[in-house]
Amino acid sequence: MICAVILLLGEGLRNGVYVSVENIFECQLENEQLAVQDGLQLLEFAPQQRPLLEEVHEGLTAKEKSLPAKLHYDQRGSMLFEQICEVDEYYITRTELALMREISGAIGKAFGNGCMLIEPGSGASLKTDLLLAAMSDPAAYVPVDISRDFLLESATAIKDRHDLEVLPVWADFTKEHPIPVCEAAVRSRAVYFPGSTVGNFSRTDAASLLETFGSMIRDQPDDEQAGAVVVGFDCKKDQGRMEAAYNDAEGVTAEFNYNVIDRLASELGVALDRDKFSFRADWVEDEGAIVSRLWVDQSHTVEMAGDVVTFEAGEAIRMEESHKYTPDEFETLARESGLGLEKLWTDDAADFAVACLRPLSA
Ligand code: AVI
Repeated sequence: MICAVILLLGEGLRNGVYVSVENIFECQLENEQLAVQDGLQLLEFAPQQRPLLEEVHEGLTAKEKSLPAKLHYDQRGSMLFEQICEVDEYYITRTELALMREISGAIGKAFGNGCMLIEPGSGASLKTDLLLAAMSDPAAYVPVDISRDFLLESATAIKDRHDLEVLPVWADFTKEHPIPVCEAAVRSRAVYFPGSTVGNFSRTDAASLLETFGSMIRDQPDDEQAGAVVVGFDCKKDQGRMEAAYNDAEGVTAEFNYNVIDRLASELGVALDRDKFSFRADWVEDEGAIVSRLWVDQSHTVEMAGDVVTFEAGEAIRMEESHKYTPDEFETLARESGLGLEKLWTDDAADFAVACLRPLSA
């Protein structure tokens, strides 16, 4: 079997080194490595990460306190997120899934034959299954994730369910990263970014993320067809419904946020006490986003990274932002990122939308 690596590095595309994984178990390419694990060919583009304590300290000593939203997703947090997807008030997951059941055939058709499907933040979700099943003779599935364990788990799950080459990439999907070369001939590449995850990025970061996705499908061999970027996003709607989705009556979303406080104590020795905070998520019109915060109930101090940090009663820690877009706003965002809207699907109530974007010609 021949494997190769294509590097997407800003200016465009260059071929990497070719190796035979039958003979070589691992090979080193500058700052990346090709390994074989659990029967999968894993491309490791070791994500550069700042020490977490440094990031947490910076966020909690800023004028407006905040914590990195990625802290939500440890094992317990991921389990809580799955529970959130089931609560009555959180319409997003079930609406998107129902929509994907209706439109995956049309998306598969838009991708054409021999398409390589790249999924940043690999989900191994039902939505991915629907899309892969709807694609005609897909060339390969390429999940990309910063969590190596989660990536291998979801790549294995997809491999078990589909007769398809699965080529996971361990990388930070928000940055340029290599795209593996698969055995089958690739006629086009498509990026699938479902779940309204785009909403968890600020508008500026969402624009650069779409630009990065665009570069993945634009910089492809001459003989391939035009690629596509398919993004699921949550639409602006009645404020009460948006707020209820993040303030569920069972308190699962609150627990999802308190879990971050518990992690700081157990993993980083930052002894924050969840009982001194109250959770609330609010619609912030200026930002076009639901902002989730933990409000300080009683003033207190906490030691952290050799520093003493004060938490004043009435101030808040910003935990997460969930941006919502009208179809027009999303089209404008895409255009600013060099992508044009080819097709937009929504459910009947226009609660959720899936956009198929194509590169705008220069
Ligand atoms: C993953 N992401 C799209 C979810 C959202 O709606 O922003 C995360 C979430 N946070 C609380 N509830 C759901």
